[in-house]
Formats: sequence, structure tokens, C-alpha cells
Amino acid sequence: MWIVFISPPGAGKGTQSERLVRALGLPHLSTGEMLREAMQTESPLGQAAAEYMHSGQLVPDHLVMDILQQRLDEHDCNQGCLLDGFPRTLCQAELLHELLERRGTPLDRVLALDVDREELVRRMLQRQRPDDTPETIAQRLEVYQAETAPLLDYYRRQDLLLTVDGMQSPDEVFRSLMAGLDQVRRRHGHEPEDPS
Ligand code: B4P
Repeated sequence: MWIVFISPPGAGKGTQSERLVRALGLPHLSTGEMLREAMQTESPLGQAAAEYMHSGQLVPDHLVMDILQQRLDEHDCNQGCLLDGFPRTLCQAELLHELLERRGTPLDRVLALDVDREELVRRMLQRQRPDDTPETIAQRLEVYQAETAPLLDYYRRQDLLLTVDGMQSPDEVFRSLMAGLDQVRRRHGHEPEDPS
């Protein structure tokens, strides 16, 4: 099962992804987490990524693809995974499409959360991550609109998009996401159960 999760920064992708991978038994591939780990170990890739992340910019596509490709080549991703925060640009979406075509495994569903701008800012300021200053938050929201939001139409046209109201409580958001995945889960032999 191949699932993509794209939403504005701070919408709750990371929060919901952790719950989804537990329920679905999928590997969780968060490009944000991978980049933060690379920064912590001060690897060359992490050092290159740091200046972009700290200024609210997207990390260049080729760096993100390098780190993701290595992880996708690992054995546990043979049957699919949840891609959290990837793709974030049209170029990344097209590279993902080619990669999945080569594997002969189509994308099953694209999840998105809808959250008001004021609430996004409030959530990011509250979680106190080093890249969450008022300046970088404003920059990231702008970059999201310009680079990532067009992907919603891209996937809507392919009939893959499921948008859920992310203003609800974390439990309600999770229930809506799981209900929206019923069809995909049946296709992959998972009998949907009550996720509460
Ligand atoms: P990410 O790590 O993907 O993080 P994010 O988009 O900022 O947040 P997320 O949506 O996961 O929100 P969270 O669950 O934490 O990206 C970080 C950076 O990495 C990017 O800015 C970029 O520079 C770089 N990057 C990553 N992927 C890239 C790519 N593919 N290409 C280029 N660059 C890339 O939730 C936020 C807060 O809200 C939390 O405190 C949570 O507890 C709270 N919350 C969650 N759900 C809630 C709810 N329903 N109600 C109330 N609060 C809630």
C-alpha cells in the first residue's frame, strides 16, 4: 500500500502519520524527520539541508530524492509505505511517479488536511521546534502555497485525493482518515475495523 500525505506545515501530518502507520502496519517515511536526523548527525547532506530548513525554504529536490531513495531501497519498503511530507513539489511528484512505475506499484491514495492559516501558525508556535520562528513560519506558508498546494489539483485530477477537515480533534481527524482509506485497505486485504 503506497500512501502520500501532503498538507500545509503544522497541519498535523506527523501527528496523524504516527497513528496511521501503527494501524496500517506500514513503514513511516517522513522526509522532514530524515532531514532533521541528517542535520543532527552533521552529515554533508544535513549541513546542506540546514540552511534551507532554518530559513523556511524547501530543501532542493535532488537532496531530498537522495535521502528518500536510500530509504526506499531498504527491504521493509517492498510492499509500500506512508510518505509523510513528500512530495512537496511537482518535480518530486513526477520523480515519485516514475519510481513507482518502475516498481510496478501504483499510488493508492493521497491524504490532505485542511486547516485555517491562523490555526497552523498557532500549532507551530506551540510545538517549539527550532525551525518554527514567526519569520520561518510565514515563509513556509508562502512556499507551501506556491510549490506544494498545486499538487492537490495534480492528484485530484488522478482521482487519488482524500481531503479531511484537520480542524477537528486528533481522534476525529484519525477516524476520518481511516474511514477514507476503507476502500484501499480492502483492496490490500485488510478488513477495516473501528479505528477508535
Ligand atoms: P515536516 O517535518 O514535514 O513538518 P511540518 O510540515 O512542519 O509539520 P506537520 O504537518 O508534520 O505537523 P505536526 O504533526 O508536527 O517539514 C519540516 C521541514 O523539512 C520543511 O519546512 C522543509 O524545509 C523540509 N522538508 C521536509 N520534506 C521536504 C520535501 N519533500 N522537500 C523539500 N523540503 C522538505 O503538527 C503540528 C502541531 O500541531 C503539533 O504540535 C501537534 O501536536 C499539533 N496538532 C496536530 N494535530 C492537531 C489537532 N488535530 N488539533 C490540535 N493540535 C494538533
